[in-house]
Amino acid sequence: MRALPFDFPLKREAVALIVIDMQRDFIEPGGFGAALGNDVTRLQAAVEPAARLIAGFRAAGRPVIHTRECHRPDLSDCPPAKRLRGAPSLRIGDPGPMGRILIAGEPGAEIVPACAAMPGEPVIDKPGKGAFYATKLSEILETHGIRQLVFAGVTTEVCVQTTMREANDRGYECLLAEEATESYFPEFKAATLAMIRAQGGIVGWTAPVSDILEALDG
Ligand code: C5J
Repeated sequence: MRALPFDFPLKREAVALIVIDMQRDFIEPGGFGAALGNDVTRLQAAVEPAARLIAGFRAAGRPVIHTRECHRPDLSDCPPAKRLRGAPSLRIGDPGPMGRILIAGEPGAEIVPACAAMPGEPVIDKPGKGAFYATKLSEILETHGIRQLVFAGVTTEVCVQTTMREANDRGYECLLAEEATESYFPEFKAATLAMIRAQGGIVGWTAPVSDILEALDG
């Protein structure tokens, strides 16, 4: 299929969609993203394209894997260096309008309804920015015979890019869906897309959602 920096060798029998952290805590007011001083409305642009991609993978009978960045209620999996970084108005674990910030089981840690998991789809709770660290993602991908990953989710330069790099190092062919990912900082999104495609696709490929859906359907 058409992609940048050159065609992506999509193999329908080996591809899965991974949707990174489409959580209320990042996308809606009152969560972690807002507590860091960001304009969270920017991320809402990724919701509809990500939902379209999810529907396309489901229709094609290909796996959809969801991740959520969140921590145990006792914060035993949250390093103090992560919790204490910076000067947010609310820290991880503090009570906010959507429950405790980035804590598993709280309303803010849930995936936005438009991108919610269907019964049977893996939902990986991850304490880090990358989805391979301290999770069962590798085992899940091996069980399903996955060799290629299409990426959607937020934020482009943090959890999406970190996971894409981890996957690339593990030998997966990685394709980022351009409109199905967003950042609080447009220049960071643009730079991430450029970095991924640079030097002959050093981290992977990027493509518009419509091209991915067309190839999946074909
Ligand atoms: C951040 C994420 N930005 N899901 N997390 O802290 O990208």
